[in-house]
Amino acid sequence: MNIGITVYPTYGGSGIVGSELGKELAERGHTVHFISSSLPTRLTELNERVRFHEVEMMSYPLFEHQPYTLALATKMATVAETENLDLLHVHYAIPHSISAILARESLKPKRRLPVITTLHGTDITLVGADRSYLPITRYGIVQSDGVTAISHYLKQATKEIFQFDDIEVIPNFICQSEYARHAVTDLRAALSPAGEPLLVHVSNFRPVKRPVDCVEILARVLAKGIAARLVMVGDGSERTNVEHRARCLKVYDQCVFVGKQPKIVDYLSAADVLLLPSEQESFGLAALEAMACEVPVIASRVGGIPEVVDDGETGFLSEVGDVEKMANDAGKLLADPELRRAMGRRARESAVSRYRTEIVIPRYIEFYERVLAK
Ligand code: GMT
Repeated sequence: MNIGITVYPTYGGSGIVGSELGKELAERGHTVHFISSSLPTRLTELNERVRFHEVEMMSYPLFEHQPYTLALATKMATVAETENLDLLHVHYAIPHSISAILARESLKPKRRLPVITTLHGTDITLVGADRSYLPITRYGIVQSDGVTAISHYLKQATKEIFQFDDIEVIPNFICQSEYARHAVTDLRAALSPAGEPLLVHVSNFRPVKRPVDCVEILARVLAKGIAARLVMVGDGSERTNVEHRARCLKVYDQCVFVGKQPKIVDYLSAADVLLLPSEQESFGLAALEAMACEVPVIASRVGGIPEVVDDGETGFLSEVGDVEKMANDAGKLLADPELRRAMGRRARESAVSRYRTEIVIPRYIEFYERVLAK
C-alpha cells in the first residue's frame, strides 16, 4: 500500500506512535509518505519506503494567522495525486482529520482517497470537548472513513462526548527488541553517583502530566528515610514549577533534570520505578515503554492507564493527586529490590505479550484493508 501519514511532528505521544507506525509499515513492504510541517522527531532516517513531504505555508500580510489546515489539505491532495496514495491516516483529530477530509473531497471527481483518523486523547477529552472545537471535531470523526482509538477508555469517552462509537480500538505498541532493559552503567553512575535507586519521570511537562507531583513524591520518600534520586526526562511549560517546588521542599539536590532525550530507552534502563501521576492519560505510552524495560509503574488510576498497568502486579495505581499513597508505594518498591525485580519482570511480560509490534501493526494493516474494501 501507499500510505499518507500526518502527525504533530514535535510534540507528544501521538507523533511518536504515528512515526513508529510508519517505520513498521515500511519494514513490512508498504511505502509511507509523512506529510507534516517538519520532520517528525522519531523519523531519523528517510529512504525509498519512508518519505517526507513538508507542508509549505505562504505568509501574506492579510493573514493574521497562517492557515495551516488549508496548507496541509493542499499538500495532502497533491501528494495523494503525485504518489498515488491509497489512503490518508491522520493522528490526532484536530485539525488533521479536517484537512484530510478537505483533501479527499477536493479529489473526489478524480480519485478515491479514504481517510482514517486515530484518536489519541486530548483531541477528544480536552480540545475536542471544548465548545469552540466540539462541532468541527465531531464532523472530522464522523466523516472519516475509519476511526481508531488507542484504548477502550478513549472509545467510551468519544461515545459519550460525540455520540459516535464506530471505532476500532488499536492500542499503542512497542518494539520488544528496541525497548529492552540493557546495561547503562555509566549513565546510572552519572545520574546516581552514590548509588541511590532512581525514580524516573518521562513526559512533555504539560500541566495534564502533573510533573510537580513527582517532587512531592520524592520528598515524602526521602522523609521516610529511604534513599532515592529523581530523574526528570523531558521539558515543557511546567518545568519551572517543578524546579521551584523541589527547591521549596529542599529536595532539589536529589533531582536531575536532563531535558529532552533522544534515547529514552537508556533512561528507562537506568530506572528503578517510573512515576506517571497524570491528570489524564488515555493510554500512557510512557508506562508501556517503562514496562517493556522491566520498570514497575506508579501511576494515577485514570483514563486508559488501568488497561495497561495491573494494580499490584506490574505497578501501583492511585487516585489523581494522592501523592501520599504514591510515595508509600514508591517507598515499598525502592526498599525491596526483590519485589521491584519481580514486578519489573511481570511488567515486561505483560507489555510484550499484549503490545508488541508483531501483534499490533497487523491490526492496523487489516483495518486499512477493511476500509479500502468498503
Ligand atoms: O496528550 C495529548 O495531548 C495527545 C497525545 C500526544 O500527542 O501526546 O497523547 C496521547 O496519546 C498518546 C499516544 O497515543 C497516549 O499514550 C497518551 O496517553 C495520550 N495523552 C493523554 O491522554 C493526556
